[in-house]
Amino acid sequence: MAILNQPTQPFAGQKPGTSGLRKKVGVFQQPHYLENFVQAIFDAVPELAGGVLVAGGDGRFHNRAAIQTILKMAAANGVARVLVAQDGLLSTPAASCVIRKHGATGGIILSASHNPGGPDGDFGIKYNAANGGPAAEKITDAIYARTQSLNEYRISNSADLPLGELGSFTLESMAVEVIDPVADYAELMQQIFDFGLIRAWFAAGHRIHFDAMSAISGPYAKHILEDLLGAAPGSVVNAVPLEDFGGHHPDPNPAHAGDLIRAMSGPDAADLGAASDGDADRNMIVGRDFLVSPSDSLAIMTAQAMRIPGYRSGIAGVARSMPTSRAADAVAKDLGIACFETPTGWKFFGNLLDAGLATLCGEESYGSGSNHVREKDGVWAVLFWLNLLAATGQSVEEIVRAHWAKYGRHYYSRHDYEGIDCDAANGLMAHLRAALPGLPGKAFGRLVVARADDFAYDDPVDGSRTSAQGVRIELEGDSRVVFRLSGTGTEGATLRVYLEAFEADPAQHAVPVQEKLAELIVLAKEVAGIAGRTGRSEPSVIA
Ligand code: VG1
Ligand code: CO
Repeated sequence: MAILNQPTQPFAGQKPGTSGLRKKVGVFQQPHYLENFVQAIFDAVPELAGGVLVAGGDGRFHNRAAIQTILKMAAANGVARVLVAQDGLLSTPAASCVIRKHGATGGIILSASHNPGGPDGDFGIKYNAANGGPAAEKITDAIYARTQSLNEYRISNSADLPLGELGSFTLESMAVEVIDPVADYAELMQQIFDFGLIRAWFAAGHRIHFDAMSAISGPYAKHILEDLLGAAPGSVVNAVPLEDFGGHHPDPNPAHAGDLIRAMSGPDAADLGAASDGDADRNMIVGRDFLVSPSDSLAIMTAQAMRIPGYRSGIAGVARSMPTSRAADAVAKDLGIACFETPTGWKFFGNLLDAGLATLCGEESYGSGSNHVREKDGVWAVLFWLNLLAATGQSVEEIVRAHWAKYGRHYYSRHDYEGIDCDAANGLMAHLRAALPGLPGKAFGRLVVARADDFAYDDPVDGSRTSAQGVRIELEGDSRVVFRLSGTGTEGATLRVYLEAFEADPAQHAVPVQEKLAELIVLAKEVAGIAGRTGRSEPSVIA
């Protein structure tokens, strides 16, 4: 075995987006492409030399090859000890759990999350810091800067390590431990939720239908729900992680989780339906013939946190990404706790969680989580809802309708225009930004603009400012449209249009979502000139 200094040249475009670097598999398979980015991590985070690194990924195509490269480079860069997940399979929330539990210096997570996988799909990589959370922008900026200047990387020429069995090895002078992350994660869940109560609820005949979408949540969900909590065998479907997710799009939302929605339809459906995404950090909650909006889910968790053992002593505050509906704000106001509004992406919650300012966090994109780790957490959210159902004896729909009756309903939808021309997308955003000063007071049909701005966030903990995070147009009467471009896609640009309308009157809560938002949808198309600028008259995904 020897350590090689391999000459290389920078690749353009290795700038991490909303959540790490995501590109087509073919891009990552180019010689030196992955290696350059990994070397940039080691160079930007010098404490990894002599430190402890956690490594694993969501199991998508290229995970197997990439994990070996990372181990060989970690050894060559002086990492003292690596905790690598068995077979290299590690969900994003479990990575966060393992980093925290073992006091690691940081972790490298291989995932493109909800993006499709397989040889023609997407691959991704990101660095998480010692708090278990996605590296702050300061670090991702430093990693990117390094990718643009490096001219060699260090790698061991050893043979591949066997990762199929738990055990310990040495690679150069680095200790390698192959660990079972499911055990660490399940232990943490038992500290938060009332497993006895949920077990009794299942024993009384209640049922869950969990669709793991052939992704990494499968082993976690199956072990916790079926083995530990006694849910009927087969409650977790598509439980075996596949390299191409069975050809499906592992994105739990109404557009891609049709099987779950069909399974949850009719009087014989399970009490709770749920799905998770490619790396198990997202969750979709479904009742019998009833979809729960992620924004509502966060508000309901906040309102009901006292029913969950892990949060019984109270929650400090709640945080939501800016485009997420303001349903959580109403609850925070009622409870007298703080509500924070952050840019899109989980990395912005890290400081609030570390400082004890927020306990629960959520995003409209089917993500929620708490201070138990520093990532959003799909299985955690499902257990939260299970614990709620067991504690209240109510159905999903009853819980949500009672919440709306008390706080009003924040009707919500996201319209995505995927794969549009990048210049057209940037032009559309520039046009919106230029139009901002003239918008207040302007009428669109019956809707009148009250305020309009481009969201900027001042982190209350470290004082950093992040600007240009999305154009917000607030209408009189508490409705809102937000526009931003996706930072996770790999083809062209994706315009996201977030629509929200508040309705206090319970007699109006049966109106279908798209109908309630119809006037806002017209306004959004008009104010941004979507059809003219993108050539699309309708969104490609409605979530
Ligand atoms: C999307 C979501 C965002 C989420 C991010 C990562 O980002 O909108 O809320 O944090 O994905 O989630 P964007 O920039 O495409 O809108 V995951 O589960 O892909 O790590
Ligand atoms: Co994800």
